[in-house]
Amino acid sequence: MATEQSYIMIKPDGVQRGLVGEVIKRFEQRGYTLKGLKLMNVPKDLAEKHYQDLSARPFFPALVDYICSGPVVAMVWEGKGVVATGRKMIGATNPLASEPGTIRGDFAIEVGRNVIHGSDSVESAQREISLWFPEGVAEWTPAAKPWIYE
Ligand code: RTP
Repeated sequence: MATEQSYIMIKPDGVQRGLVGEVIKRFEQRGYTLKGLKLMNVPKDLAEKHYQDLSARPFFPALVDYICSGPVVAMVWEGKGVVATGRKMIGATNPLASEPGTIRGDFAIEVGRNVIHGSDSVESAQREISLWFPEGVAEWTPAAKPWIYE
């Protein structure tokens, strides 16, 4: 079975607003497996590396300040199609364009306060997981797996 992983991060606004449990609940209930989890303050150089592809954009300094403005919850989730499905569960970048039922569509209004990050490809996920979890993640197989996968 494919063991695709995604890097999912609850941004400082999501933590401040008490949405940590809600986000974890949605990924758990979908059937995905939590492999890494930590609450952390983000050093500026880590935020800059994470968003390096956006470094030329005018909003980059504000984006880095936002990510460093309070603790984030850094997570690794694993399962079939978790990268693409995670993005669907998160919703469009601009929350006003996010469908209700998605995390951003249910909990956010502004693009600069959009609660959560999710890797946009398997390659980005691998890069981001190495960046945020250099220590590695947990190895375990949930007992419910045969009830989630055929
Ligand atoms: P993320 O990386 O956070 O999951 O978001 P994304 O793929 O949906 O969007 P991306 O284009 O990679 O943008 C990264 C984050 O930058 C902030 N942003 N601000 N002010 C603006 O116009 C603007 N555009 C993007 C958002 O926080 C976005 O999630």
